Amino acid sequence: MLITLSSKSQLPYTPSSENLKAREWFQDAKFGMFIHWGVYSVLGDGEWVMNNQRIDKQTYQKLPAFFNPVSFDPKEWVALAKAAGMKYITITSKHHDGFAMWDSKLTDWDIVDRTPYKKDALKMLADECKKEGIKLCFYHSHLDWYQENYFPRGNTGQTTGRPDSGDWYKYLDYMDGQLRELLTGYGEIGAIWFDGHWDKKDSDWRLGTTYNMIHSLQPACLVGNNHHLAPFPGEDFQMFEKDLPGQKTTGFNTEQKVGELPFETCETMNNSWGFNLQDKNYKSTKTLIQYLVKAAGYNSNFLLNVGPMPDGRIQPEFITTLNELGKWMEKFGETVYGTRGGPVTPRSWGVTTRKGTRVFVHILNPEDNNLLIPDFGKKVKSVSVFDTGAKLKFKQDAFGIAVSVPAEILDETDTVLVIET
Ligand code: FHN
Repeated sequence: MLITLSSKSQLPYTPSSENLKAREWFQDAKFGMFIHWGVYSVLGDGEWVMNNQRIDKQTYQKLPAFFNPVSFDPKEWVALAKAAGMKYITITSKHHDGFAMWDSKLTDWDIVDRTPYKKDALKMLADECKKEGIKLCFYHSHLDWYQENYFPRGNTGQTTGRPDSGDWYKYLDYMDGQLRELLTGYGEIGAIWFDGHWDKKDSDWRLGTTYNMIHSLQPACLVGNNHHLAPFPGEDFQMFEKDLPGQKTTGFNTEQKVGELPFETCETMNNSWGFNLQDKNYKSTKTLIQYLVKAAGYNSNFLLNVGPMPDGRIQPEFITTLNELGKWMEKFGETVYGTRGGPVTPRSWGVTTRKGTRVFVHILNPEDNNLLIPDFGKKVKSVSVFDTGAKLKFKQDAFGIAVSVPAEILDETDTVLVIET
């Protein structure tokens, strides 16, 4: 009899103490770099190019020969992440095209066996991250447009020319085997960030087995899954794609429920995840800082994406913005790192974060010279401007705190006040 252990996903999950500690670290870290990089970058048309251009497997297999990222320098990537104020990196180990960006022993559909580059990019990055104290996490696609055993197929990847047969549980064994490689050969892994479950969400994904394996290999490794639903047992954080927790602006997450786990929201710097030559819709530094601050106000991390070019470099437009973000974080990071959201829920004018006895008020969209902050049950000792220390006049009563915010202190991006309680 075939026992799939799928029922394990229904078992209650008790995270280990290492895992709980890692969740705290994660929430304190607040800001990470997302990296979508694979052979698709050669075509400069995003990571969905195989599906979108209806490229069959035979044809797609020509791509790795053009992928020779001789300018890939993990030192530069990690230094850039650090300069931007990011504390972890989440890189695509495998995206939906199934191509492994490490030297997998379970397939030759990988960077070492198929590209002229022949080097294990993930190992190079893992070594540099370790040296520089940046946590490395892997984005890993459940969905696979290349493997024949990914069958019955889901909603996507119908035109990649695979036979109409395959052994689903063999595919899951393969996926678990690849994850085992990543969790045993690349040092401490901060998180596995799953994606693609939505392609066939009613299938038996045997998530319980996979999650148990991850936690037994590395108890502190956080498991997150971008399935756009409520968290499943065995998950350690919940992600929201291009949306703040609870918001439903993208259409992916209409069924998503906000759970109790640490949160993360991810966003692109233009409109693409993988390198897209023609996408010039660059978000401004202000927009991205405000997104980061809002995320913190919603008690969420922010994972900001770059899609490196096929030669291994990150495009200059992204570098400029990331450095600007880093400058802002140097000055205001204290009001973001190590904080938790609230105590006042997000408002039309901005958000609040808190740390110890201090509440940081982030005015992102000034509405009035008198800021009315609803009561949050603490006696206020003082209100001051974060960067200058200047004290502001305020009045506290049963309804809340009214703070006088002179026009001259307003900052276009974020005016940060500190409430001492
Ligand atoms: O299909 C992917 C997409 O390519 C990208 O990886 C994003 C990142 O959140 N997630 C999926 C769509 O939900």
